[in-house]
Amino acid sequence: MSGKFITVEGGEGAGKTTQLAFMREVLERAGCRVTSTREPGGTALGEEIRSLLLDHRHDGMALATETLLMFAARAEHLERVIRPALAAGRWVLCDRFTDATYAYQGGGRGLPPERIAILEDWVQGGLRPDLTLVFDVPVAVGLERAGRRGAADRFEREEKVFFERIRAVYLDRARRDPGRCRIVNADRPVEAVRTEVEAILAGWLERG
Ligand code: T5A
Repeated sequence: MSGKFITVEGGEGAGKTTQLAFMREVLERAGCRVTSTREPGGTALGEEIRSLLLDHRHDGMALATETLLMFAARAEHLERVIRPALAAGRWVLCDRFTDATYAYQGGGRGLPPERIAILEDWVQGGLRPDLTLVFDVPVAVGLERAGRRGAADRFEREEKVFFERIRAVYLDRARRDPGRCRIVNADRPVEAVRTEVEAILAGWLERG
């Protein structure tokens, strides 16, 4: 089977990173060669852009700047990591991708989705994820989990209502695109979430 592009999405502390490591194991057991990566980041330049984006010294960054930096990191990531891996037949597992821009910059900050769609078409051409798992958790639960990890980054310092808007956009996008997206209830113990993730991947691999 040729490589596929799988993304994981969700609000803060939804458990994406935890489950992504498990997804890698499941795919490798099925014989897939896997590249795991993340956004913003995934390349040397992208990780530098990530540091700028998450640094609270840049609170008040213009929304256009924030959005363009997300896509600048993404352009680099696509060029140097994602497209080469897919071309080599590898599976790409990516912790956040463009749905996050629709959710955070669109839903959270109010950027019209049409603007994001222009950048998406420009930077990605026709490339879209083959499968997206949206880990859904109540905002308070996710923030509490994320808070246990240490100092809040520039996004984690936002108000609760910002994250409620993000959650709503993720759920709306997932429901409108059921061929690509699966919503996973992440407000359960890690093991229960894993079981569902494994079942989704198994069913999806079976379909080819
Ligand atoms: N961003 C990103 C944008 O605004 N626009 C964009 O286009 C993109 C790509 C960085 C930020 O950038 C923004 C969104 C983000 O604010 P990130 O590093 O992916 O992106 O940010 P986070 O969401 O902050 O990543 P987190 O690491 O917080 O969340 P995860 O990955 O969802 O959660 P995880 O797995 O690290 O787990 C967090 C904690 O919860 C525990 C874990 O052990 C860990 O301690 N946990 C659970 N506890 C109980 N039950 C479960 N089921 C649990 N699963 C995990």
